[in-house]
Amino acid sequence: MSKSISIIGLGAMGTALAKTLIDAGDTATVWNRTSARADALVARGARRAATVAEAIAASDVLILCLTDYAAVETTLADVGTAIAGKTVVNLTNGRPHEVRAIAARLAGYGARYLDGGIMATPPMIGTPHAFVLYSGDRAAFGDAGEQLAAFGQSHYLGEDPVLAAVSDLALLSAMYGLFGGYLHATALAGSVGFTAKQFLPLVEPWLAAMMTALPDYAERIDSGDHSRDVMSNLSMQSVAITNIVAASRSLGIDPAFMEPIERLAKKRLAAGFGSDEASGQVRADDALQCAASKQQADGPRSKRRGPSACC
Ligand code: FVH
Repeated sequence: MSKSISIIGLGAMGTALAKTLIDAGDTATVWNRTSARADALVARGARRAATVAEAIAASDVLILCLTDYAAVETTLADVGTAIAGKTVVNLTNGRPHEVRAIAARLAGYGARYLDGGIMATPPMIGTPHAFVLYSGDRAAFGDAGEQLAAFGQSHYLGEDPVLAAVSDLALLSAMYGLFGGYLHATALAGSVGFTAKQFLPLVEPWLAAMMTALPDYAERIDSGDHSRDVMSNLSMQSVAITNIVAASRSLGIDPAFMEPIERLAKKRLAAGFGSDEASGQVRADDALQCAASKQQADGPRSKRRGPSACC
């Protein structure tokens, strides 16, 4: 059955979301600050809203996909109680305090709020490779779930709206670390004559093989025990890390990506953990967590240490 849905924000991602909904047979109403970006979608069957208020009035489910929360705040600045009873699905990348602020404001107007993190690029939307994280109003997720399923796999993480945003940032951290490492590796290999394409048959299987270490790392992180059955101790690894930084400099390659990794390893070595695995290097810092919680908690805290443990 055709359902009505409004999409606010028609950048690369908002356009992909809107196309997918139209192709799935939904009645899509679209709004974008720069109206011309809606033209192709209107030609495909979407209805153009002249204002944000019109987009809100058109549907019970509203999807927001904008650059950042400043844009979300600007776009929803004047909505007021016109948004009462609507389900707002905000798929904009943001920080925990931003999520809490908009969720509280919209709840104050009587809207149901779901925050989301899209784990896909625009061409992946609507394919089995895409997945989207959601958290917030459980009943709203239940009601809109069928429409949202058009984007890819949906993962509902719980009632706290910040769960999706923080998990999104966590997954993006893993991606940026991987891509940064790949770019540095490719520059190093390039310095001795390999093109990026020639280097692929070495780097791809290497990264795939290293992924298999993650379950063991996860067990060590959860138990806090980084010293059992050590195979690749940090002292040994820090020699390689320092060699990477020094060799990069001597080859004229900016070591900026690897320098913080070297710093972290040295810090952990200095703290006496050289014979541990490297899995203990990045941990929630008690002092930082304490400061954050004093300045108004910015998201869910570690289950192992609540605010009272440090403050
Ligand atoms: N594209 C991607 O690969 C990623 C994949 C994972 C999820 N992200 C997130 O999706 C959000 C939007 O990203 P996007 O790719 O659509 O971004 P752009 O193509 O740059 O479009 C930006 C849209 O935001 C509108 N906008 C910006 N500022 C304002 C404002 N002050 N008021 C109203 N609208 C604003 C912009 O409008 P216009 O410039 O066309 O008028 C675009 O619609 C993002 O959170 C990613 O992290 C995408």
